[in-house]
This record gives sequence, C-alpha cells and structure tokens, in this order.
Amino acid sequence: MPATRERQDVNGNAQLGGEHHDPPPKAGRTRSSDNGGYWAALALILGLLVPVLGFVAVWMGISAHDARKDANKAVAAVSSGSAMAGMDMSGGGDLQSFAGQAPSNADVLAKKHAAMDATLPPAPSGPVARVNLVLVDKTIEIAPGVRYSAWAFSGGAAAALIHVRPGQKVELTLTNKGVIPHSVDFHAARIAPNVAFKDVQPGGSIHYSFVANDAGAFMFHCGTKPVLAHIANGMYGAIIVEPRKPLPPADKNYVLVASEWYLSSPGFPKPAGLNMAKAQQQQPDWVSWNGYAGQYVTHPLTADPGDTVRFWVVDAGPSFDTAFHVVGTILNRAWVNADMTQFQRNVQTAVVPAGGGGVFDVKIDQPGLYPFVNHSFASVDLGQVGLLNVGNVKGTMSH
Ligand SMILES: [Cu+2]
Repeated sequence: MPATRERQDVNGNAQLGGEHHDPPPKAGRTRSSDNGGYWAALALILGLLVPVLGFVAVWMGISAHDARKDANKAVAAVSSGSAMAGMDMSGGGDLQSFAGQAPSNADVLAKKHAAMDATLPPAPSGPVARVNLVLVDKTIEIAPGVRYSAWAFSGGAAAALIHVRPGQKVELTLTNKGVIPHSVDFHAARIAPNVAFKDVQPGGSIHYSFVANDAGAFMFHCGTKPVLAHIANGMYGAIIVEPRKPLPPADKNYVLVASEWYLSSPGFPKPAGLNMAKAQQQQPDWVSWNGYAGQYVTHPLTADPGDTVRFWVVDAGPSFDTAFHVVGTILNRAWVNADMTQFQRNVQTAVVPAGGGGVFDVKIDQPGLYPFVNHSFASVDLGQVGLLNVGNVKGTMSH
C-alpha cells in the first residue's frame, strides 16, 4: 500500500514540477511571430507563475511527505504491536521465512487436527437469515503444530460458512469482543460502506441488513485499517448466495476459502503473530484452504464415482489470487468470477481473484485421489492443496 501511494505521490509531483518547463501553447507561438510584445507579456506572466507553481509544488511535496509519514506510522504501529494489545507482531522488517517449519511430530498432529467441515451448510428457511458474528482474539492452529494469535469472526479463520437463499434479508450483527476496533464488509451487499462497514469499538456491536439479491460465492472481511493486517490476521469468511433459477443438481457442495499467513515466528512452541513487512511484500509462510495448510490432504473431501461435485471457492487473500485446478480432471462447469448467470465448459484452470469467488463442477467417474490446488504452485508448496477422494480409495498421494 505505501509503495503504491508513494508512486502516486511521486507521479503527481513530477507532473506538477514539469508544468513550468512546458513550451508555451502552439497557438501562442504562432501569434508571437506577428506580435513582438507578446513574448514580453508571456515572460511577465511566467515570471509570476513560476514562484506560485513552485509554492504549490513545495506544498504538494509536504502533503505527500505527511501522507507517507502517516502511512509509515500506521504500519509501524502494526509491526511493533503498540496498537494491537495481545498480539505478537514482532518482526518489523525481518523477512525471515518460516515456510514449512513444523514440529517433528507434524504428521501425527495433522491427523489429530479436526479439519474444518467444507460442506456447504443448509440455508435457513423463511424471509430472514440472521447472522451473528462475534469477534474474538484467539489462538488457532494454521498448519500442523503451528499456532497463530488470530482475530477470528465467530471463533475461526476462516469464519463459519454462511449460506443464504436468494432474496433473503440478511440481518447481520457484529459484536466486537476484541481489544481494538473491527468491522465487517460483506461483498454480497449493496450498501453504503461508510455507514454499514464502520468500525466497532471493543465491547460494542453493529447491526445492518441487506437483501441477498446477487447470487455467487462472496467474501466478507474486516474493513478496518490497515485492512491488510486485519485480513492477514484471520478476519474473513465466505457467504454463498444461490441463484433464483436453480443450478444443475450437485451431489456434493464444498466451500473452499483461500488465504495466506505471514508469521512473526515459526508458531511453535509459542504462537506466531503477524509480520506486516512479509504481508506487504507478499511473502507468506503458509497458504491454506479454509485456514489450515494441507488439512484436506490428511482429511480428504469425499465423493462417489459419477458424483457431480461443486466447489464454491472464495479467495480471501489478503493478496494472492488462486488458479483453481483439480488434478486428473477438467472443470465441467466453471462459473468464472461467480457470475451465476452463465458458465464456461471444460476449463482446466480458473482464476479466483483475491476478494473474489468462483463456482466449479467436476464429475469424476474413475475412483482415485484428485488434488485440488492453486496451480500457481508456490502456494501448493506452502499448503494450498487438498484431496478429493473419489470412491473411498486407500492410501495417499505420492506426489
Ligand atoms: Cu478487524
């Protein structure tokens, strides 16, 4: 963020600074040939303009400098943990990677860990869907034996899955039991964000409602500044809104939320916190489906041969896109960008952008273990891989 901001400021200044070096307008040059007094007048005007522009340039420079200072201060506050009581946010500019580091008994711990249920829960009946999010500061496990001091909606990261019917009124309540302000931004809502998504102070709560008229797989997340830190700390989830016109039937519906983790320490024996510098540089230590690296490798999702399996995929980021791919098959239907009005057929890989969604059907006849991955393979290396076990076959993937 600050890097972008700086570039904009630099560009702004460069343009402004360049103005008084520009040649006079073409029309002026033409006129000057038959009017000797013109240049004198122009010189006088320019003489007056240069100090004015100079002053503006200096003022802009100071504003840009202040903006940068503010941005850097915000980042420093996050990195040092001074504004984030209870969080270990050490690490500042240290980009040491803890990728793949786990306790020696990681395999045992992975098997013991209860995988998040990826099954799409049923939508409530009736005209209203009530959603209560209670934000708590909580230590969670994000990879085998790797613990993280998260900010968690409803106790998890990702948050508990939300499923609503088309046209239902979503009555949302967020209660902040954390120690700093938080908020919640629902991508499925068309609503004034300055009102609905505003910060909730610790101990407070906010209520708003919207009608789920847009179908798709949507992200929701904390929108409190710096948003990068709030999402990186676990404040995200998925809300699924089915279209009014029913989709082709599916035998299984699974929801997958992609996200990255940026650690201040290995996460064992002490829980890790956020390393903001790594988040800014997009150098995660772990990348996960539903908040825990590799959980569906040890606890595969299941289907029978011939089943239509529907994946509702949301990419929470905060920064990586997901190139969704199922090894050993082709996406029969791909509602790209979760545009539920149309689907593409027979797609090998479909991009789900950070902050976006996608819905994908596969129909696999041959029993086996079919990995679902982010085909941007750095993410697989960091844990964004799971298995679909078709036909209850034994064993695991050798690769
Ligand atoms: Cu937050």
